[in-house]
Amino acid sequence: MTRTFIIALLAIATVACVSESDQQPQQPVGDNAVTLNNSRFTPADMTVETDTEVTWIWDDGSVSHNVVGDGFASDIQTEGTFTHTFTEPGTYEYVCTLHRGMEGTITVVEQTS
Ligand SMILES: [Cu+2]
Repeated sequence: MTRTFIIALLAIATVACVSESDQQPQQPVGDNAVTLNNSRFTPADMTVETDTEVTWIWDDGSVSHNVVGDGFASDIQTEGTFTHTFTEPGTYEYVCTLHRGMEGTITVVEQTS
């Protein structure tokens, strides 16, 4: 993966954050990028529709993290991305196994279209 591509992804994520309401933490359906920064997943809780590809973006300098949940697991990485497409509705909790308390949840709901 090229640096330019990563920067582009970060730019997209930044725009998404800016456009959101200050009334956190509930994220709107369709926002499908999670940033790994400061040993946190941001947003930690996200709701997506089925068949949505969620992208985790590493942005924490030299600090290693991974994304491990029920049915999906990334490598231990310091940069780059990891993607997983959720096809079944449900609540998917995940963690970084390297940092206690670094955890998040993806809630998958049926497509409404
Ligand atoms: Cu971590």
